[in-house]
Amino acid sequence: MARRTAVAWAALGPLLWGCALALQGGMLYPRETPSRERKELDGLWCFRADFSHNRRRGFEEQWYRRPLRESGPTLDMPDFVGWVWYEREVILPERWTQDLSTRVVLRIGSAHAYAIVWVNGVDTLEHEGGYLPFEADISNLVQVGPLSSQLRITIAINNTLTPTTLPPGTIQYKNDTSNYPKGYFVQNIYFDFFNYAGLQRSVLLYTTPTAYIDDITVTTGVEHDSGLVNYQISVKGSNLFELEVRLLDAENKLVANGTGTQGQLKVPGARLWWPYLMHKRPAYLYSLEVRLTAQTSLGPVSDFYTLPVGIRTVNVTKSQFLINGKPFYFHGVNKHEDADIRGKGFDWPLLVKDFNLLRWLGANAFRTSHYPYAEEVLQMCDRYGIVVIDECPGVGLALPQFFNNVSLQNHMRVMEEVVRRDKNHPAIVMWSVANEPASHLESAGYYLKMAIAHTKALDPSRPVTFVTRSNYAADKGAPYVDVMCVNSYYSWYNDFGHLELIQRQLTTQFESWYKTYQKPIIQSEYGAEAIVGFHQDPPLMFTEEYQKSLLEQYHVVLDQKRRKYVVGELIWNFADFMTEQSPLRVLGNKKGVFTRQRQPKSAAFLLRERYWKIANETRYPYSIAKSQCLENSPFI
Ligand code: BDP
Repeated sequence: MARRTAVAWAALGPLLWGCALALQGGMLYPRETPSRERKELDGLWCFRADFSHNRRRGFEEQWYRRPLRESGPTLDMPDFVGWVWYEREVILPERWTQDLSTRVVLRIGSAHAYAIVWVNGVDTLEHEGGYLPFEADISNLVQVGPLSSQLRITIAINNTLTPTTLPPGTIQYKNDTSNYPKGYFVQNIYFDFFNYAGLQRSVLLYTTPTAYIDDITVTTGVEHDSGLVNYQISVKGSNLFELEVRLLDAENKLVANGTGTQGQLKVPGARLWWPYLMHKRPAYLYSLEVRLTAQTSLGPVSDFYTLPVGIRTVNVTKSQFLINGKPFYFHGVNKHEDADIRGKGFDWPLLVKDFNLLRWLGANAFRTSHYPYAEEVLQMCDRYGIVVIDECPGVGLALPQFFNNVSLQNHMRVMEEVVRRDKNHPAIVMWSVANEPASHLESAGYYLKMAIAHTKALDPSRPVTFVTRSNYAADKGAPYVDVMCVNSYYSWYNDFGHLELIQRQLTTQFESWYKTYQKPIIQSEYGAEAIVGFHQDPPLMFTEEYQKSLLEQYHVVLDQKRRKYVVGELIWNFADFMTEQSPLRVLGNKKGVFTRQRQPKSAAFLLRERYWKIANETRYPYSIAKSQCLENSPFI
């Protein structure tokens, strides 16, 4: 269902970019509670791509003013294509339109990359950047009279990437008319995954009372055997209100309570949130119940919101990554939101399958390479104890012109949106502001310094990193990170075919970085392509044997260094995924240890043995048997 923009002829459209830096309000996940309802708009949308010469016909003819079907033919579209128009007609429950103490919010989970939204033809919302939610209060538009329960939502989406978007891209005109038609241009991107466009996550409507809990920020600590839960709550719609806060354990027993917009709850004998395989009861979650009672001009209202809370600490020393004061070793994967047919469209069965496979592997962590994943993914991580390095879409910062002030402001706004959305997930232990930027450039040094400092200011409770592939001696961003995340592809992109060089080169890599920076290191990517079913002995590139042998060589050195200052290894990649066409790719990137259909290659079994072995060496203090962890085969 997800398709790529036909960018060769797409135009930039009415670029209304320019989002303010200071974000207005919170971005709590829209949960159903006794005071809040939600209505998902999943399913088919009416759809039209704008094929006109300048791509602006939709704006010139104001397609948003009438139902799309009245201005021309439409398609049923469960997902998206390029610079396109989506439309959905919705019937609202009568109460939503008649009860003036109800606030109705339209929330878009992700629209890649630039979106303009109309409700009943009224310009309502604009947002730049995919992979992150945005929303608007549409009460004034729906509470206008007895016939108002019918609603038309129109969304125009353009996925053109420019030097100042995140990720950035360029448009290249091919002016040689002997080889290209007049006006022909292509979108260049500088990252290695398919630039799927459009609506990738749910669009939904939800309600709150007119005075409502706008945001909650929770940080946690541990003091002796007590857990500390610090909360801060913002309320909108009334200045006259009371807040009650209750913390319940997993059995729904009240363990602490408080009042007011901020405070600290103390939980004697707290059960901590531990990563998967680090404890016999990992991922322990409390519930923070917040109840608001407020006076409004229409009388008293109450709002109610429940936030899952994991009590845990994160610290970094010169050579260790500590969770709850114990050394944590990341043995996990890098992922993509990617699968056959649905592209990056959110899909529950796929999500459940992936988590079964992660647990089967014995993986305790992943990085959201190279953009923030759906909130439902992070909720699963909280519940299963899968530790997350949350990466923003700062990928493909490859050219010098991408390091400019406009891009930096935009990058910082994106980090604000990431932190605002994700700050309360115990599973997230570190932010990553970029993947493989051209960090040898002076301008990149300043840029990364600012992006990292800004992120730390937004959330002082978590370490911040970016993922580098630059040389240790040349990297201008490395001084600012808390943990070094280093990618390398020895015997794949460098000295390909020469597996015998890996141990020497990897040892040099680790020792050089550590000597220079004295910071813990994560091998944040390594791997090789294998086309499932290709076999060759002795191992040759693209066979399952070569992928396995390359991994084994890396593991020899990782085993030497992980007892010192290497604190993690994340394979590239969990599963094969789609990319742009290129002579270097065979129907996508095949570095997965699972296929795109989630079937195991030989490397998956190798990794499984290794991860379970490491888990049992570093357990605190419990021994975990593989067989106890999964009742069902993950291959179902
Ligand atoms: C790394 C990139 C990743 C690519 C990978 C590869 O971070 O996005 O997919 O290379 O080439 O450098 O497979």
